[in-house]
Amino acid sequence: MRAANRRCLTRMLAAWLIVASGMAFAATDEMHSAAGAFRVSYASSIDPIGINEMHEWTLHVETAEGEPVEDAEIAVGGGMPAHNHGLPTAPRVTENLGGGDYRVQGLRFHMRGQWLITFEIRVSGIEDTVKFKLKL
Ligand SMILES: [Cu+2]
Repeated sequence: MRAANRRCLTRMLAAWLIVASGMAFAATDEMHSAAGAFRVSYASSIDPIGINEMHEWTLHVETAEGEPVEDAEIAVGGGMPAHNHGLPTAPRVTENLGGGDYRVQGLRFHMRGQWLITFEIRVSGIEDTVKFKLKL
């Protein structure tokens, strides 16, 4: 109960910091990674995400128990499965923001439709992948 309250407080603080920073980051639903090792969410610097607009995401990574995952190695990938093509850019994590947050820069989607954005997360010998569906 106490841990849950602390997490809730941390999230409120994180939300407040995002608002206070003056950037309109829009948060998404949380996703479980494929093997269940992580709970991951992201916030986009633009909302709605426009076509051909270069922007960034803040990725938040927690363990299945809700503890922030620090110092993970994260590889970014994705594309449009229905069109058999990948991303038009090579987005990557450029900054470890602490508290389980990571800055992902270089995101740009060049056409409307169903995108899939994948993050391969590796930390302390644990490796798992999370896939976000994004309909533009
Ligand atoms: Cu396409």
